[in-house]
Amino acid sequence: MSSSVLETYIKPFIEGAMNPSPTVLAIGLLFLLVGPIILHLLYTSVTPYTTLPSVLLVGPSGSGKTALVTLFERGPASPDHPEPAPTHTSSSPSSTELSISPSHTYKTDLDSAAATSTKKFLLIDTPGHPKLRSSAVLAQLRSPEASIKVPHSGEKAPLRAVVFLLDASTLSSDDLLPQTASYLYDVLLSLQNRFHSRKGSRAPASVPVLIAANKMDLFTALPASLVKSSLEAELGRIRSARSKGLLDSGVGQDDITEDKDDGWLGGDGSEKFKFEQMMEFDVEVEIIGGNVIGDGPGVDKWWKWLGERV
Ligand SMILES: Nc1nc2c(ncn2[C@@H]2O[C@H](COP(=O)(O)OP(=O)(O)OP(=O)(O)O)[C@@H](O)[C@H]2O)c(=O)[nH]1
Ligand SMILES: [Mg+2]
Repeated sequence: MSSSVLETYIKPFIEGAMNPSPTVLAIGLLFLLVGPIILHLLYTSVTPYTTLPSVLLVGPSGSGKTALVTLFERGPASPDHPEPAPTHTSSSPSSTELSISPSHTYKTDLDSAAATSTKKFLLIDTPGHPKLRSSAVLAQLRSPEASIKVPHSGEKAPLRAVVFLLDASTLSSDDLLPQTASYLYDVLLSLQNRFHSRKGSRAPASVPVLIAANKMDLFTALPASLVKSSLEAELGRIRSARSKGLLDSGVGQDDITEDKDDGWLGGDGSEKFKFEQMMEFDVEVEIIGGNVIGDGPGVDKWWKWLGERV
């Protein structure tokens, strides 16, 4: 009985499998070739965020980050679309998908978002209040892979740039300059340490920084050149204070220069801090003035800067 089952069913099946007909062969081959493509298409359509380049928006509370994202997303407030100003403090990071093309102003891009020449990217807004800033964000800037976790979806997106937005109208105040500079110091130092944390000889992809000096519509606002020199002076002060702290705590000068993860921002041996010193670590820093609300230079130069980098 069992041998007849073997003769009638199993033997022909094995013979068939060993000598497949051309049709079976063709179907098998087709499946092998097309299968991965179908899987790839399925995967990329389900998780579109993983491939979108992203830009991280940081800066002190009240500098206008959420107002800037809202402007890029919806355009300026008009009688037809009255926008309530986002005056509340952001409590958690959020991401917004935007379309950009290098030669356009943000308004033309907003009107022609469906055009094929535009590139899509994610702008990630973060809370600026010191208690709400996530240390995870700085840790991600420090890691050699230039990627950032997208809020809510949790997926990783390639990080193309960092925008540090500050309020130029209050920068000259005694409290706000040190506070703003110390946040900027941490951001730049994280990016500098990224350069050292590379594995092997391959340098990590560079992440440029735009210091966007906002609120240029207000008459108290410092011009971009003055924002630059005030920040450089303050960053220099923080730098020597922090290294003095290390020396006082018993860490020798030799230890400091050997340990590349120390708190010294910029190149060794330089008396004054200059943003150009960051180029040594492949961190390009540019300062551009603008304003989200009111009359002034507006946001087009920032938009152009982003368009050239995403
Ligand atoms: N005059 C003027 N006010 C602005 C400008 N940009 C933003 N503001 C105002 O600044 C205030 C703070 O703006 P937000 O966008 O909430 O600030 P934020 O950086 O998101 O602050 P956090 O979420 O706390 O980190 C709001 O009242 C805005 O209307 C500008 O260019 N000029
Ligand atoms: Mg906000």
